[in-house]
Amino acid sequence: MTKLARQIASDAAPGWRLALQRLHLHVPTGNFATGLDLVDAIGAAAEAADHHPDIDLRYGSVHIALSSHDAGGITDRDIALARQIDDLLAERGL
Ligand code: H2B
Repeated sequence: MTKLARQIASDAAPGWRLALQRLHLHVPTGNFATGLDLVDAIGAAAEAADHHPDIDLRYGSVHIALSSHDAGGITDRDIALARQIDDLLAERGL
């Protein structure tokens, strides 16, 4: 990914961290049930978009990583899903 592409990706999805060709977001949830509900909602959005993040559900946090496997990096589909995930977080006050 070029420096320009990196800039565009991080501007388009503020709050998300760019590393190893993926967009990452670490979300503290405080307990397992809140994280599980978030993962469930992200899963539904991912299925609807036919685009799937890697998700690490822990007792007190959820870590999300987005990339397009077929493209080997970040595409518009990742940025669109990042924005949808941001909306799900805002709805939940996370
Ligand atoms: N998710 C992600 N993150 N990257 C992909 O390249 C991808 C996907 N490909 N979900 C999709 C499914 C592909 O397998 C289907 C056929 O569109």
